[in-house]
Amino acid sequence: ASVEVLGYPFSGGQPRGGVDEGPEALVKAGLLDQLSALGWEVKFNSQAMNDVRELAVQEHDSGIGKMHKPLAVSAVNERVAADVAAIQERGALSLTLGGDHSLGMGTVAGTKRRFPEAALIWVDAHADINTPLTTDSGNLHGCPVSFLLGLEGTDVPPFNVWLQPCLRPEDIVYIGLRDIDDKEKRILRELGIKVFTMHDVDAHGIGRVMERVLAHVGAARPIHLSFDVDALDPTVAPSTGTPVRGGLTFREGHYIVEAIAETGNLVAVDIVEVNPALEDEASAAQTVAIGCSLSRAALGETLF
Ligand code: DIR
Ligand code: MN
Ligand code: MN
Ligand code: MN
Repeated sequence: ASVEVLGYPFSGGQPRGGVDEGPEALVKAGLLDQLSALGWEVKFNSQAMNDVRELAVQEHDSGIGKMHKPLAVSAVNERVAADVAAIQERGALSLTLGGDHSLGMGTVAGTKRRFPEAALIWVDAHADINTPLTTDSGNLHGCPVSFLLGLEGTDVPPFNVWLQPCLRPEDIVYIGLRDIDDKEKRILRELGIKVFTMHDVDAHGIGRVMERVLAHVGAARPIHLSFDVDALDPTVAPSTGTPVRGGLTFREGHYIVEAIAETGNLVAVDIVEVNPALEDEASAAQTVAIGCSLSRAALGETLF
């Protein structure tokens, strides 16, 4: 089987520098060789990496409404969507390394072009479902899901030139949430979106949570997994831009990915918000190592 890896050195969806160094750090840590060792044919798209560095630099991008850097986020994600869709067309698995989670706008849009029926499993401390109208921070890494759903306020330039609503509320399942804005809670409730917070993981254990996640998704649907490493507890993955205490353990995080990989339905994976510039060197190395091990788990690495 074949996996194509996309590394996007992009930080424009949030204010902290260094998350753009995530993909290179993951590759330098040996990720591509590790994936080959699992028996995959591995391709890395270095052209996409360089192109996105340029697309991330947009003049006159100080903001539209409350949104910060909309031109950069839109231009980058238009390209991301095309890259991911092309990989899916070739029948390969796409593995996207971020970069901040605004990239989820492009990756999911790309998957949905090839697989309109795909389900989205979003593993995160946050819901990332603010709209340009509800966002308090203006950071677009807190908004990708609302654009995919086409919520009120998202049908705006420059995004609506290339991005059409492509996701239905019933397509999404969240795992790991624990820092949801009030206006996001209202959106999630109104749309009836399936959410497994850390409270649910505590109450039922990750095994039963994953049974319910996969029951909601259904047996025969392509799955897009978007994994924000801040879903993990900050003691587990410290080097990330918006850490929130009370997160997933090392094993809970990996179990989620292993259980999804076991379905055989995984078509796209995002590993985002690894920021090697935050915290000390050991923390950065630990967070990068987890980005690698989550990627391996997604590609079928098992404990035995
Ligand atoms: C917050 C935080 N809901 C926002 N979101 C984060 O800025 O919209 N997402 N940190 O990863
Ligand atoms: Mn996120
Ligand atoms: Mn997050
Ligand atoms: Mn409960």
